[in-house]
Order: sequence, then C-alpha cells, then structure tokens
Amino acid sequence: MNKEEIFKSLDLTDAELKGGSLYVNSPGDGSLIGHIHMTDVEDADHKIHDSVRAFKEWRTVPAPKRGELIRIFGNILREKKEALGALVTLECGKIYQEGLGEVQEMIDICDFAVGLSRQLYGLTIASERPGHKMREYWQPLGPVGIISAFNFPVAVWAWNAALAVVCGNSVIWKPSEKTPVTAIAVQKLFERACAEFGEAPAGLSQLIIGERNIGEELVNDHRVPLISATGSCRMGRDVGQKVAARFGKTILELGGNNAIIVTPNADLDLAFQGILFGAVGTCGQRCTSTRRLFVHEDVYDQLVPRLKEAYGGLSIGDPLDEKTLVGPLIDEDSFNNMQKALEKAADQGGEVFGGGRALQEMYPDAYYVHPAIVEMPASVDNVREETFAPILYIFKYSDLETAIERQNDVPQGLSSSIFTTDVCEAELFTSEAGSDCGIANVNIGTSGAEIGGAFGGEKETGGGRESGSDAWKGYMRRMTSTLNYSKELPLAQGIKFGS
Ligand code: UN1
Repeated sequence: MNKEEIFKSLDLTDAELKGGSLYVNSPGDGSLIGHIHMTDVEDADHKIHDSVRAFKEWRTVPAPKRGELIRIFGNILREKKEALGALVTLECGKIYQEGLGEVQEMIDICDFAVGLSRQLYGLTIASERPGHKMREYWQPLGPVGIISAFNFPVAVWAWNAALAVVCGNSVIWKPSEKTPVTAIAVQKLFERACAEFGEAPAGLSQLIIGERNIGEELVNDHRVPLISATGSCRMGRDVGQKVAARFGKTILELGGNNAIIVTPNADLDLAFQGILFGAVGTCGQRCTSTRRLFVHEDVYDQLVPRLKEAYGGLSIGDPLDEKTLVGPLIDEDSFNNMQKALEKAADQGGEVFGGGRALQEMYPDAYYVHPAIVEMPASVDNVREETFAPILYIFKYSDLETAIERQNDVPQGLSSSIFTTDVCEAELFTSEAGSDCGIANVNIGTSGAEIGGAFGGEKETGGGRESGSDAWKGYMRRMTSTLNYSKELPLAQGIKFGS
C-alpha cells in the first residue's frame, strides 16, 4: 500500500492533513506526511467542556449497550487493519508486521472490553448489623485524559479508551506530537462506529493535538478526573505531581529498563529468539524492549557470539518492506541519544559491537542504525538509565540471587524475564524474592505482552496498570453502599447514641 492508498482507505482528507503548523515527517525516509492543525487552548477548553456533557449522557447508558459501541468499533478495526497498520508504519517507523500487531492489540482489547461490559462486578459484603446489606458499586468516573507516546501511537489509546468507554466514561486523547496522523485516522474510525451505533453522545471521544502546553491543559483541568499517561519517567513525574496536586487520579505507564537472565539451564535456542525480538524489535523503542542481559558464565560463550553473528546479519531498512526486521529510529534526537549512551559505555570499558548509523546515503533524512551489543566489564555492575534505542548491555554472572538483585537494582520496574528449564530457578524468579517488576516472564522475552494481563510496572515506571485483568477498576469510582431493610437503626461498632 502506498501513501495515497493508505490515506484513501482511512478517509483522510487534505483538509485534515494540510494547512497546519505541526509538520510530520515519516521516520522511514524523512518525507512529509502532512502539516497538521494544532488545537489551541481555547479549543481544548471547549473540547473538555463537550466531553463533560457527553459523559453525563453516556454514564446512564447500560454498560452492555456501551459494549455494543466497542463491538462495532472492533469490527471497523478488523476491516481497516491493513491500512491502519501501514499508517502506523509510515508515521512511527515500526515494521509493517508490528504495525499490524499493534492494530491487532486494538482489536483484542475491544473484544476484551465487550465481554467486560457485562462483567463490571461489585461485591456484596456481609454487614455486621441485622437487617442490613452492604454492596460495592463501580460507577463511571468522568472524562478520561489519555496521553500516548509515539512508539505505540494507536494501541495504547485503545487499551485505555475501550475500557474507559465501556466503564461509562468519555475520553480525551492527546497523542504524541510525532504521531498525530494515526490519531486523526483512529478518531475518524471511532466516529464512524458512533454513527453506526446511533446512540452515542456527540463528543464522546475528543482529540487534542499539539505540544506539551496543550497536554498541560488536560493535566491541570479539574474536570478531567483521571489522566492515563504513557511516556518517559520525566514526563510521568511532572504529570503525576500536577494531577496529584488537584487530587486527580493517574495511571502512569513510564520507562522500563528491562532485563533477561539466562541461566545455565536455559534452552539457548529459545533464549536467543526471545532476546533478539526483545532487543532489536521496534528498533529498541518499546517500553518493554530488552535493554540488559545477564548471562551465566557457563553459557556465555555459547550465547553471546551467536547473538553478535545475528546482529551482524539483521535486515535494516524500509519498514514497509516485508523482509525488513529493523526499521528507523523516530528522529535525530533519538539517534544522538543512542550515540551518547554508547560513548558513555565505551568510556566505562564496555566493548561495543554495532551501533553506528546505517543507510545514510540512501536516506539522508532518516535515522537507521545498526542495533548495538555492549559487553560490559566486570567493574560496571549495572546500567540504570533507559535509552530509547536498540542497545543491549550484556553482563556475565555466576550466581542467580546476585543476578536477580542486579536486575532489580534500577529505578524502573516494568518487565523482566528468565530463561531456564529448572523449575526452582523459574519459581524463585517469580517469587517475592524474585523480580520486582510488573511483568516477570519465564522462557518468553520482555516485550510483546498480551492484552489479557494487567500491563504496567513498579517504581519509576509509575505503578499504573492498563489493559486486562482488573485494570478496568482504575477507570471507575468505587462506591460502598449500606442498606437497611429493618425497622431499627443500629449503629456500627455497637455504639449507643441517645436512648
Ligand atoms: C509500550 O511500549 O509502550 O508488551 C507498550 C508490549 C506491547 C506494548 C508495549 N504489548 O511490548
């Protein structure tokens, strides 16, 4: 599919793609995709106002009916999977297979949300008083602000929006300023679903496009009770503090510094595949990308040379080409940050393999790189910063408890894995004395989580959970209700008040 076919299939018009001041270039070749209109502060204010109005209507629609809207939306996504997947590739540079995978994640979360729309269960709780019942209700919360990052330009919105909408909320989306076009396309597909559904209030989903200042309007607005933000720890610290200052709620899904431990009992073929996808997939630009590898000294010489050989033969290039495994970095800043991190590692005695710019002559305005492996010397115990690029730091270890400790000894706590066929090693890793991350996998890499589990991490990753399991509770308001069906009014704790 070429650019024009993608735009046509997604019904993107010149009026939407041109005439604005936000220039969007494809990371694949640097070519202009569009110049997009940005939302100004006054506009954002109107959109938030309309979102409140839509919420007041939507919250009274029965939840299974709300699910019906998401069912229709999921079917539209099925129909547009190829075009939207290709647009994701065009705008954020991930390879087409991963662009398709991202849209599949949207479809999966829609299915999950449809089922959920009939399962927003509360508890009944035994009352200590005769003739009394206690119940827990989950109520809609209000407009939900969703701030998403460039690397998952559409799936992250869908995890949040599909749940938020079946929970009875309206949504306001601030996408990354690097990927507004996919957001416009998705917003239009959602509006089409609303039209087919027929009973959705106007403005149920709003889109605000712009830079940091426009995101701040959302973050600081007391009419938006929940902000779900995905991005860097720096951004999350700022958002978290601002929302907390007004006693709003947040779901924060921030940086990762994910490690894989390979024990002497690992199936090395599996480990090899898991590491490769985790470290070079999405050109190292997933929050779940594998950044650190702890390899036991007994298997180091079997695994690490094999990885280097594979790194040497990776097909790097046009992300729309089906043969490509590694697409470009998002932009020049990202490239510079990668180079700085590699220089720092070399200064510390790290042995750097790969890491330089690729295809510069063919694509002078795009930033392709050779993914890097850095073998770290024994004198360096860890790497504690996340660099959003394909750098895999490798450490040799001799004792599993110490490897787990080093894995945990970073500010972030998103994803982690162990490769082992020894049940005791695997169980230790997923025990209270094991990984401290929100995700701890066995014989699977750090990235590529399914939507059915709760997704998110601890420490500076922000503590939020999105997607499956009971993450939906984060989008609702818990209400405890005690009901008296007797003719007496006994007080709790046996208190006597008056006669
Ligand atoms: C992200 O990088 O922000 O687990 C999300 C994964 C994907 C989601 C990543 N399902 O790698």
